[in-house]
Amino acid sequence: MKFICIPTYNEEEHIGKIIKECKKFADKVIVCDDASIDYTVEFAKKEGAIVLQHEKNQGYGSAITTLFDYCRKENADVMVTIDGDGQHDPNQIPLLLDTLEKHNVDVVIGSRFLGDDDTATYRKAGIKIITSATNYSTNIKVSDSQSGFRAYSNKAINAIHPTETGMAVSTEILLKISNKDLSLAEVPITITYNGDTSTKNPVSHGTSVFATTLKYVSIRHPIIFYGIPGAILFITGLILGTSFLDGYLNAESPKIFYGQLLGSIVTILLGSLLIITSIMLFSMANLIRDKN
Ligand SMILES: Nc1nc2c(ncn2[C@@H]2O[C@H](COP(=O)(O)OP(=O)(O)OP(=O)(O)O)[C@@H](O)[C@H]2O)c(=O)[nH]1
Ligand SMILES: [Mg+2]
Repeated sequence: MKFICIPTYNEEEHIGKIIKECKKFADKVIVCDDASIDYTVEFAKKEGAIVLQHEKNQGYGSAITTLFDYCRKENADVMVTIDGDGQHDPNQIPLLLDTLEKHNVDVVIGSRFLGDDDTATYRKAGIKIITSATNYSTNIKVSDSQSGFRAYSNKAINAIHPTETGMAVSTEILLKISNKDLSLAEVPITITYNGDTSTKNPVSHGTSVFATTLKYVSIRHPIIFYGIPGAILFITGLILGTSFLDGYLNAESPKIFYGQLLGSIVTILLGSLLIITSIMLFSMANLIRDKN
């Protein structure tokens, strides 16, 4: 069974048309609505979609988790996720499905950067930075880490258990694809940017996704992220401390340079803390990978 899943938050304008088009390609269309305050739920039901409702707004990632849970429970063969704001074209669903089936991969991502794309420069730059950081923290290489237009096989649905509540869930899922050694392909898709389709301010949206991505990078590469800065601070502290002692012990009339003393203590302590953090994360890395 093929399920098409749509996370929505106040999408009354687009949802009816999207469901109508999605029905051509699936056994079931499932909408996870996150406490919309418009007529999204009514319009989705009217078009015959199954509607899963959150009582309170919990975020895009929570809706994706609910949709994964539903598809797992129903033992879906394929799950496609598509945005409910009209930016993705449901008629491109077969592109993802064909790739999933013919190339026998576990996950297919629709990428806006593989074909013609008219993404605004600032948005493109933001997505590219997040994608580079994501690629660095995983074994896989994608061109559009933030695409919500994806297809998952039954194996992927059972292996991936998302936990991020916000937009960073797209990054988290890529990390899990990498950890579970699932196979992945990208296909070119188009995204339309007509009018104001964004639910969130692009700056706060981008910053929070970037911060979460950094969290994953730091867990994956603790020595580079914490260990090296820690070692630099520690050595700086030692140099400061030595020069302080030198000035204090060898001068004819010894004076205490409190700035130097304090600087040395603080940098040595901070450096040690970072080194310990990196060692602990490094030792825990396998454990964290298994749990994911
Ligand atoms: N369930 C749920 N869905 C959400 C939430 N926020 C956004 N969505 C849905 O997620 C999809 C993508 O949201 P957008 O805000 O357009 O995010 P985006 O497409 O990554 O960003 P833009 O490029 O700015 O459009 C749409 O279908 C939204 O309705 C939320 O809090 N809960
Ligand atoms: Mg959008």
